Amino acid sequence: MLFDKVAVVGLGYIGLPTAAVFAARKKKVIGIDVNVSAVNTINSGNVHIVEPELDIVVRAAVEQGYLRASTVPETADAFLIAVPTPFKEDYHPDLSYIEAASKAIAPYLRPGNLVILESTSPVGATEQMAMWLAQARPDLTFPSSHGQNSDIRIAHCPERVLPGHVLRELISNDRIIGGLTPSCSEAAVQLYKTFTEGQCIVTDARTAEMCKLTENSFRDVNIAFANELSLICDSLGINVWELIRLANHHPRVNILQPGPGVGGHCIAVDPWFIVSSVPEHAKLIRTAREVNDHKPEWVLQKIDAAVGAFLQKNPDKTAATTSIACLGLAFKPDIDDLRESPAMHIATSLATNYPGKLYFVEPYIEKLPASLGAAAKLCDFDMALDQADIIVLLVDHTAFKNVSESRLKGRQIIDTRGVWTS
Ligand code: SAJ
Repeated sequence: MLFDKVAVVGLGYIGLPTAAVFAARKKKVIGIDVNVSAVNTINSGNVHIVEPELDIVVRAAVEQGYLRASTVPETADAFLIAVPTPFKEDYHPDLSYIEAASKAIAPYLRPGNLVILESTSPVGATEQMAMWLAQARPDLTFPSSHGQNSDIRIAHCPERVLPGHVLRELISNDRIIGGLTPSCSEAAVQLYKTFTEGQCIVTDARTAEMCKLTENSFRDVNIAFANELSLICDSLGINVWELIRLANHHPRVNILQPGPGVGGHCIAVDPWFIVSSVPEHAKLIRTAREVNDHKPEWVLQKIDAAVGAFLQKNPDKTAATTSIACLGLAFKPDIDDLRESPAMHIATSLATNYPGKLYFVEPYIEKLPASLGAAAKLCDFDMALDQADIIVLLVDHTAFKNVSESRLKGRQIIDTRGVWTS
């Protein structure tokens, strides 16, 4: 099967790098997105997201004519869907973006096409996507009715790349490929072999869906363990960072790091897809989510206590004249992504409730999000260190690591990442 032209639907953190990597292998790539401004940015050879080296690869792909973006789909040999799969208020998965993408590409499908769902999805979503496509195109045959010989091949191939290392991991990670039939998987392997240096491991679609959810739930449960330890150690007066370092000297122990909570659009979301499908059995997975979701509230309580301690030492001050610096807003170090960020949750709560002055430091953004209020100002690290009475380190950005002890001396410090207190 030849894949000369690939359509990538959804030009976000996964779709755009994937489109760029196909284009770098000299495939003709059409990137489709409903966001007109993102489409225009890409067509001018620029990027609308921050990911190391992505700008260089996208610029080269656009300049050489291999990558184009559009709001309107067109025919292609393979279609890759990389749209968001958030959850709804009741923690049930919201497949509306997949549905919209399926309906958008359906009119352009031709016999022999391969459609891949890359978005992290609950078990059964690939079959559901196939159903939407089949309903829109009764003139074509699909695996559900025609098995191995269907006109359209369909597979789930979950993305597994780590934000901040996307281009490297896209090439080097192994891929799990779950076709609706073996011939669907075979076609998908061929497509991914265009750029993947890792193994392409074949399974069925439901196992591939569950595999991705399992990977992120594994990490969530392990981070929850570290976060729970941090609360226990705080109550017992033990330095959790030292404790974890010591425990990790055991040859079979490898505890992750506590933080202000778990953020991002993956680990804080995907475990709920397992919980919502089999709630009676997903007890540990649900509890881990709850432990991690509770952590920002606990940090807010610690901030409250720090303000109280500061006021006791400085009776001439009030909360209104006591300033707090929040260092970092991103959901993890050295990236600009504020989505589902526990640091943002904490900052927003302070912006809404705290009467004193707040300094927000986030070296990776140029403008504060509106949720922090019109009065909130982005300020630089040095200024925050000089001015704030209470310093709350929320993200372990490299830029925050090298600070002389003398600059922190005498301050109330809440180091949620163990950068200065480990
Ligand atoms: N975190 C901790 N302590 C740790 C490790 C992480 O608090 O020891 C926090 C981070 O600060 C962040 C959150 O967890 O708030 C998630 O960060 P992450 O680096 O663990 O993961 P993501 O969300 O950037 O990417 C994950 C990855 N999945 C796994 O490592 C199993 C990535 O490979 C997936 O492709 C990605 O989710 C995704 O798109 O699903």
